[in-house]
Amino acid sequence: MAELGRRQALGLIGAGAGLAAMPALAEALVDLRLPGGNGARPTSGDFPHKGGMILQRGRAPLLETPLDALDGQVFTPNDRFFVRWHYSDIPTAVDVRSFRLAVGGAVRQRLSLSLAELLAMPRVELAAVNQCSGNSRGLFSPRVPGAQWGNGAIGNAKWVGVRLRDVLDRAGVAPGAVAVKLGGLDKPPPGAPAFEKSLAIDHARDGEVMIAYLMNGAQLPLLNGFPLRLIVPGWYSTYWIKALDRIEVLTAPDTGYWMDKAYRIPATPGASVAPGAKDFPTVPINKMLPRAFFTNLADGAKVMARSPFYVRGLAMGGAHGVARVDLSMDDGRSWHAAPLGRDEGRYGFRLWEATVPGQPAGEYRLLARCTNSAGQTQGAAPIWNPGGFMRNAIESLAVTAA
Ligand SMILES: Nc1nc2c(c(=O)[nH]1)N[C@H]1C(S)=C(S)[C@@H](COP(=O)(O)O)O[C@H]1N2
Ligand SMILES: [Mo]
Repeated sequence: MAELGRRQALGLIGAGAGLAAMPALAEALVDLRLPGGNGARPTSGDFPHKGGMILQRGRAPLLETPLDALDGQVFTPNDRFFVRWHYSDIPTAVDVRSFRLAVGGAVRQRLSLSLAELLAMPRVELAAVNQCSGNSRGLFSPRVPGAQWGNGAIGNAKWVGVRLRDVLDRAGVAPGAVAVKLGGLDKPPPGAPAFEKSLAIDHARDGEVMIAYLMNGAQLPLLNGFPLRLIVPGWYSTYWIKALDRIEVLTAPDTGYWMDKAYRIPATPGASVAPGAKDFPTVPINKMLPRAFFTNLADGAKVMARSPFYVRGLAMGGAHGVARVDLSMDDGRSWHAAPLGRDEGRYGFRLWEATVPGQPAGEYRLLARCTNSAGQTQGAAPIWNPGGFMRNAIESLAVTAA
């Protein structure tokens, strides 16, 4: 890529995209079929660099990816990729000439890196699923507070950027460093804590965590973190700081709100507690779990009786690659392996497909279950925790043959 051309392209987007007048025009309704009801959501195609998205909230934007944008492809198109911001004061333009990434704290030498300097560093490429900790929260029962996402707070992209390790090494991590704190250009309202997250120093330096400037071969949409975002393969996207503009090396654990109070899960197997439980020990949310989704048929689909029908979907292994996807039509008594598509990287999505033999008229329930290469799999019983985090129960698809 010609560096000058690259910078001009960045400049164009940075200058041109006006998010100031954030639209919220409803175009059509989608029913997320949430167990607690109220699953109808408008869709909107009016957000910059975004096509049709499920509108969960306009300000700060929460845009969910519709099922059709996940169907039949491993990489989720940038213009359909979900969006989640905590605070409404988000960057609406970025001046790519004056933008700097600050690296400070316990380092030998503070850095202030321009985009040109970052683009000149060794580049790495990786496919990785970006999934909100609260993806599928709307399916929690009993219901918990927070965005009532269906299954679409998830996407997979090919990310290109630089290793966080290389940036840290350039600054020189000082002895005694224990963590790395990251923040972006979005601003909290007065009195609220900046959205900042931390990684343990060894994790930050593992050579996989990266600072991405390309998403599926293009610059990141502003809403997905232009010009730079952190990629933490296998971990929930709360750590994937968007519009990343500062990195601070810490010599004591981060006790900020977003690590110490928010995004914590029960320190129990499967992050599950009895509904309504409080006052249990917690840990910061961390690695993702395997999941499999149906994408070509929606729950409640009608198929022809006695005719074979085709199902397909996506699977992710979480912090490990997808080893297998199995389907069941008898509530999990027997399972049948579904052929997998090409392996595009162990942190990414994997396609799976199957042809279901023709069935007599009636109602059926298909189950899909992913197992990862570490042997982790999905359970039938849904978990519960008050944050509505880490749902990975086996998905089912109700089908009527008629
Ligand atoms: N700067 C910044 N980065 C952020 C957030 C944020 O509010 N501000 N939200 C995080 C959370 S909780 C999620 S789910 C992902 C969403 O990434 P996306 O909008 O690109 O899909 O961004 C993460 N990075
Ligand atoms: Mo999230």
